[in-house]
Amino acid sequence: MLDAFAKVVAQADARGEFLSNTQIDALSKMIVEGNSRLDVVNKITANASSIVTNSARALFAEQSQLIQPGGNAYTHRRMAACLRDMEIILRYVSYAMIAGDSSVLDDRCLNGLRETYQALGVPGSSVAVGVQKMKDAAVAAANDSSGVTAGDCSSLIAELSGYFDRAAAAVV
Ligand code: PEB
Repeated sequence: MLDAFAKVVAQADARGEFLSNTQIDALSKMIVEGNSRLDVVNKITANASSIVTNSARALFAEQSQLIQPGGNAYTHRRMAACLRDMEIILRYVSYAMIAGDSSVLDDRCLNGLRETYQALGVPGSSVAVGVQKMKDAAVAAANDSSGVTAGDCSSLIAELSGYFDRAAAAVV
């Protein structure tokens, strides 16, 4: 598990070189926008429960076969597993966001997830739709400027979207 700083150090050390100017500039940018990054993570964390439930509700409205007899979210046990999975994915996206690096998401959540769903008979494409809905909800929460200092956070939003896209791509 790496954060943006540890990753740059690992890359430089693998080549036996000092940090490049490009690497230092990227880390410098990360420090400058550090408070905004914390705001983004805080917005997601504070709204995690509604992000998960609203996204799941929207998924089931679109794909009602999931909650009908024989569906993958039919019975309370499967419904609970589905909501829990969505929450786990959102939690790891929030970890990647605070770290500024996807490795925690990749290594601890997405690695082997497609195969797990295949083995369970859970439709990965439906999970991916749920993840995309969480992306939209999380981006909306992160863009909500109430209680935070307003500013341009487009690159942080793009980064955040990228982690959700990565999660969605990992399960189809
Ligand atoms: C991944 N999900 C399930 C299981 C595992 C995961 C390992 C099997 C064990 C269990 O049931 O607990 N666990 C989960 C995860 C990590 C982890 C992401 C990362 C660290 O450790 N059903 C649907 C939707 C979808 C869904 C499409 C969006 O209709 C999910 C939610 N996951 C779902 C369901 C099950 C499951 C298990 C229904 C139960 C499947 C079953 O037992 O029939």
